[in-house]
Amino acid sequence: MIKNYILTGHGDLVSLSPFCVKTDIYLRMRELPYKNVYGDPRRAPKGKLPTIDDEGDQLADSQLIIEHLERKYPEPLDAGLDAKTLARHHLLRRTLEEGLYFCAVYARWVDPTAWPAFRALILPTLPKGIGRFILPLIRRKIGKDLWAQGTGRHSASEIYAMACADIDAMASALGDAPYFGGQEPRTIDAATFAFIANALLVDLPSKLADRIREHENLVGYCDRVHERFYSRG
Ligand SMILES: N[C@@H](CCC(=O)N[C@@H](CS)C(=O)NCC(=O)O)C(=O)O
Repeated sequence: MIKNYILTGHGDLVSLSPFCVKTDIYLRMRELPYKNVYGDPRRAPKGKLPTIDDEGDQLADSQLIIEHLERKYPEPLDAGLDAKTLARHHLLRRTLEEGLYFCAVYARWVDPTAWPAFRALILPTLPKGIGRFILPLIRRKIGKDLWAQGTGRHSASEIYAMACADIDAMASALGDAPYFGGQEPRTIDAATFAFIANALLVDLPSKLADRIREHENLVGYCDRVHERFYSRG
């Protein structure tokens, strides 16, 4: 049984981390036997979640995990895809994980207009008694990390414009196909669902969710994937 170590979730969303939703939805798509374990990133081998334990194989990083599972188990999701299609999927995924992700972190943790609602959501998930004290420290560290990464140096309107451009590009890439991978889900759909669901399936005021809702195809996609892979619990 694979153990998928992830960060805490909320409501219909298995994890508030898109990278953790990504490994969860991938495991569901593959119908591999697994269980989620809510973990602490400080104890993870690379200091971040998700990680997995696959019968003694420890892997950290959602993409390295998926590549391992694609190699190890029969009928990988990306079987038969040509190099050009794989390259397009790679570029889209990197846009989400290396661009949109940092805007999404800003939108939850740093934007002063959005922070009170996210604070109210995240506080009950932290250890009782000390949550109130450690939350400002976590927020300060995330602000510093965003500054070091670069996104934190932009104004709010610049960050949201960049996020909206990524979301619009995602909507164009999907077009009227049922999945980003075409007629059936491929590994790219683990990443795209993870990011869309992390905006739409959390009851928080969010400029990213507002922009996604302007694209009927992205909303329909989120519903379709959620219904197909999460309706059995
Ligand atoms: N490239 C990594 C990114 C994972 C990541 O950034 N995880 C975040 C949650 S979204 C984390 O564990 N952060 C904890 C920390 O930085 O202390 C992946 O694909 O798994």
